[in-house]
Amino acid sequence: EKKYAHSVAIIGAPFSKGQKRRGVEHGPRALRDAGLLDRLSSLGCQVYDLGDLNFTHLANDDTYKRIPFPRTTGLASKVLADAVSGAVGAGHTCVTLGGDHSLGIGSVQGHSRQCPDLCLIWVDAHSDINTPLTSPSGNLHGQSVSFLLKELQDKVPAIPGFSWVTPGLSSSDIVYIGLRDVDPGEHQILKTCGIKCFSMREIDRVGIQRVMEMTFAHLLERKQKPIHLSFDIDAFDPSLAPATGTPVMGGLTYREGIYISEEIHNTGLLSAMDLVEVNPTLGATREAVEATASLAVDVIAASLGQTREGAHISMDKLPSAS
Ligand code: 4U7
Ligand code: MN
Ligand code: MN
Ligand code: MN
Repeated sequence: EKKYAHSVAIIGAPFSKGQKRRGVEHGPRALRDAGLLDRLSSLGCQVYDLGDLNFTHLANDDTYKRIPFPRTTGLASKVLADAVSGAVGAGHTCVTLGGDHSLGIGSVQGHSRQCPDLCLIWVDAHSDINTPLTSPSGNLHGQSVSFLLKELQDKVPAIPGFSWVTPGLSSSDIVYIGLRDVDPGEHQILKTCGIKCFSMREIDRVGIQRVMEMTFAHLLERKQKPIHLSFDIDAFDPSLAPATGTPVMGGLTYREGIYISEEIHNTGLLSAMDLVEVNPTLGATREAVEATASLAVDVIAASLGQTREGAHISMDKLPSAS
C-alpha cells in the first residue's frame, strides 16, 4: 500500500468579478496547463482534483457604495467557502486556484469553519485590507481581509452578498509578507490594529530568512496553529510574474518566494492555501504567461514539500551496476 506525503484537494475557482479586468477567471486552467497535478503527484502527494466551481452571475447586481458586483462576489465566496470546508473536513490540504483575491474571503471562511484557530499568512504586494469605505477603487479583491478581521467590524458596513460571513480572525493571527503598495486607509488600519507586516523594505533590511523566523515566532510561539497561506502572484516582481492585474515594481525574487513556501511547508502546519491573480490574458507574450503560471506551480509545489535538495520521494535502493 502506497504511503502518501500529503493528501491534497485542488479546487479551481474561476472568478474575476472582485475586480474590473476580465481574464483572471482563466487562472485555474493556466495552472493546470502548467502541469500542477503531475508535479504534486510526483512529489508523493495523493491528489484529488475537485474540478472548477461553477459561479453564478446574478442578474440584478447593481453597484453598491462604489463596489461592482457585490452579490455575485459574495455568492462566489460562499460557494468556495463550502467547498474548502468540505475538503479540509475530509482531511485534505486544500489548494484553491484563483481567480481574483476576493476569493480569499471564502477560502479563509471555509477553512476556519473546520479550523477556528487558524492563522493567516498573506503574501502580496498589497494588503487587501481596505474597507468598503476606504477603498480607492471599490474593487473587492482589495478588501478581502477587512471582511475577515473581528476587530474591524464596526468599520465595515453591511454589503449585499456578504451577510453570511462571520469574521473570526484576530489582528494578531495575521502576517503580511511582500507589501509595497498600501493605500492610506489601509496604512491606518494596519497601524491601529497592530498587524505584523513584513514589507519589501523589511525583507531588504533583514533578509527573508529572518522574516520567516519572525513570522512563525509571531503566529505560532504561543500555540501551534493550522496555517492558511494566501499567495497573490503579484507579490513577485513583475519581471517574474507579468501576467497579473495589478503589478508593482520591486517585488519578491524567485528565491525569496520559494523560500517562503518551503519554510511554510517545513512547519508541518499548512492546512489550506490560495494561489490567486494569475491572469493569462495580460502577459505581453505567450512566454510571459507561461512563466507566470509556471512560477505559481513552483510556489504550490514548494508549499507541499518540493525541496531544492531533492529526495522528495525516497528511492528504495539505488540501481546496482553489477
Ligand atoms: B490584489 C488597491 F487601490 N489597493 O484597493 C485597491 F491600489 O488582490 C489594489 O492584491 C488592490 O491584487 C489589489 O484597489 C488587490 C489599489
Ligand atoms: Mn491580493
Ligand atoms: Mn496584490
Ligand atoms: Mn511534507
